[in-house]
Formats: sequence, C-alpha cells, structure tokens
Amino acid sequence: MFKKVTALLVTLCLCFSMNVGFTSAETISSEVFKDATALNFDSLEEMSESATMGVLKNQEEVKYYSIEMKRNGELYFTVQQNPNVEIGVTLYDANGEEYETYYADQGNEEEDIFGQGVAKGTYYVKVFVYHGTGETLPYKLDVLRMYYDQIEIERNNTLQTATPIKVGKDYLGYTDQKDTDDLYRFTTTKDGYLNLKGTFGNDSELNYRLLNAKGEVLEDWVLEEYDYYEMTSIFTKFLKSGTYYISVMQENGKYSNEQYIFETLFIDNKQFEKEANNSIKQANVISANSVYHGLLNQKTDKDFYKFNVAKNKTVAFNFKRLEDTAFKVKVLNSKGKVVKTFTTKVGDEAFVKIGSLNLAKGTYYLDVEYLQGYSEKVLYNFSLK
Ligand SMILES: [Ca+2]
Ligand SMILES: [Ca+2]
Ligand SMILES: [Ca+2]
Repeated sequence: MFKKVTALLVTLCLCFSMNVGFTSAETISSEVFKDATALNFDSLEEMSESATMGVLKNQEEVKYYSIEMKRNGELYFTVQQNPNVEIGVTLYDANGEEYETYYADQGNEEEDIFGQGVAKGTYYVKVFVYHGTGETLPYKLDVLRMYYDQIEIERNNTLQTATPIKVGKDYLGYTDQKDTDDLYRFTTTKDGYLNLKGTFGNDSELNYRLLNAKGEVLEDWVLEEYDYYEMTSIFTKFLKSGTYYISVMQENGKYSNEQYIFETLFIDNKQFEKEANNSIKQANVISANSVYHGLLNQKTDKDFYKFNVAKNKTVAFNFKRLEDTAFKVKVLNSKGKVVKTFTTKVGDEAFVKIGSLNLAKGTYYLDVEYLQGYSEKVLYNFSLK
C-alpha cells in the first residue's frame, strides 16, 4: 500500500529548494473587504457554526464576509448547490492573500467544499459565481469554526512559515490546491528514533517527507490512494537532537483538499534496539518494567534481547498488537534452549499481555522474529513485568 520514493529523491531535493520561499497565491487589495459582512456564529465555544443565505444579482456580483478566529483552529465550508451556476468560495487572510478557492457543482444538494487550518486572526470569504451565468442566484454558505491547537496553520508552505508541532501529538491538515507543501517544524533535545504515522488520502496519493534543518530530504514516502481513512506507520529513523520538518503534499489527486492526520513518536535511544542483535552473543541487555522498541528490518531479521531474573518469579510478556504484522517471540534459557514461543496477533494496536512464565533465577533471552504480514521496517514494542 505504500512505497518509498528513492529514485525521485535527488529530483525532489532540487525541486524543494526552489519551492522554499515560493508563494504562488494571488493577493488582492484588502480595500474590497471594507464592506464585508461579519459572519454570525452561534457560539464562542470550541465549536460553532454560521449559516448565511444570500442572493447574487447576476454572475458579476461578489459578496464578502469576515470571520474572526479568536484562537488557532479550523474553518470548514459547505455550500448549497445552485441548479444553474457553480457557486465559488475563496478564503483570504486580512492582507488579501488568497488561501484556497473551491466551488460547488451545479445541482440541488449541500456540498462540503473545503477545510483549512488557520491562525488566530481575521479572515475574509468571497462568495461568487465560479462558472455559469444567470440572474437572481440564491446561495447558502455554512461555515464550521473549530478552535483547537493540533491543527495545521496555513500558510505553512516554507521552512520559515512551518507550523510548530509537539512530538508525540497528532495534527490534522489539508493538502494545498497549488501543490505547495504543508510544513511542520519540531525540535528534539536528545538523540533518538522518530516514528511517523499518517493517514492515507481517499482521493490522492499523499507524500510524507522528513527534512533536516537545511530543508534536505531525509525520508521520502508516498502512501497510495486508499478508500479507508486509516493511519499507518510510515518510517522510523534515527535522528540527532535538532530541528526537523515534516512535509505533507498530495500527488496525482482528483481533489486537492485532502484531509490527513499524522503523528510523531520519539523513542529514546536507550529504549531502542541496537543492531546487529541477530544472535544470543549480540543480544541487547534489557530490564523489566521498561518499554523497548525494535525494528523488524525484513522477514529474516532476528532481534535478541537478554534479561536477568534475580529470583524465581512469574514474568509477564507484553507486546504491541500491530495492525499489519504478527511476531514470534521466543523465550530462551541461558544455554539458548527455547523455553516457550509466544505469538502475537494482528489487530488493534493495543499493548497487551501475550503470556507469562514461571522462571527460575538466571539469565534468559528473547528472540523477536517475523511471523506473518507486512515485513519491511516494522516498528514494534514490548515490555517484561
Ligand atoms: Ca495545507
Ligand atoms: Ca531489528
Ligand atoms: Ca536484528
């Protein structure tokens, strides 16, 4: 369902450097906003809605509305179709910079046309005839306003304007009409591993990339178009402490306002396997009551861990039930003889107990191996208790 873009890496690097600082949006004089009507929202709370009806005299007439965002958040636009013309909606910031323009098809339905994450501030909306002619053209515009922090802040098309994010949280964004990047900036204060998860696009391929502080591409992956709005693990990469960027872009889309959610996970070096750990001799030392992460690099990867049991006791083995991969987890004694083989099930990403063993005082090993499902660079985690 997804693929790595290695061949394109060099080309994309070049394209990217051209993209930096490039803002293709049209800007109009903010003079036109002076008579804008303030949209009336039904509440000042986290979620509010505004419903507006109006009539355009003919295809030339344009109406402007203003929206106040008291906090960062999301705006979502729905328009009643008109049987004779396509009704267009453009979102501008207070300086007259155009964010996006979408339109409702001709017809009689309500149509969701686009969403956008924006910073606190004043915004303007233009309602107009996108295509077609007619007189006395009624329209209805619904705007949903949601205040929350884990949202893309347009315009974030350049490294300088990237949306700051916190590692360990998920963020929602919408891809751009002009195929510009959505950029997010984060900083890690320690060396460690970063795992990125993201959703598939329903109508377009989504390109997720990791960039360093200079904007050079470190990881470049494309998730193919998929019918389910589902999250998947995209890559896991060792990073030195520093500033990095996540870039999200749509590719080959039928529709450009693709909604996505991504989530970063930072794993401390000490909690991550050290390859090569493919035999008892190379086993990584672990201890109870700590969560460890490893990467199944490919089907034949074996990851050995060594642990000590100080006195006779029952040890519980916990493992993440991954959506697409099941594992064999062998427990070996100090001589390398298999005491027990547990298997994990594919499933709901829950961290669950896969079994427990009464173990006598001594040294033991865990051997984590592939069982079935997806096998390329699969991040797993486990603990002993
Ligand atoms: Ca965007
Ligand atoms: Ca491994
Ligand atoms: Ca290994």
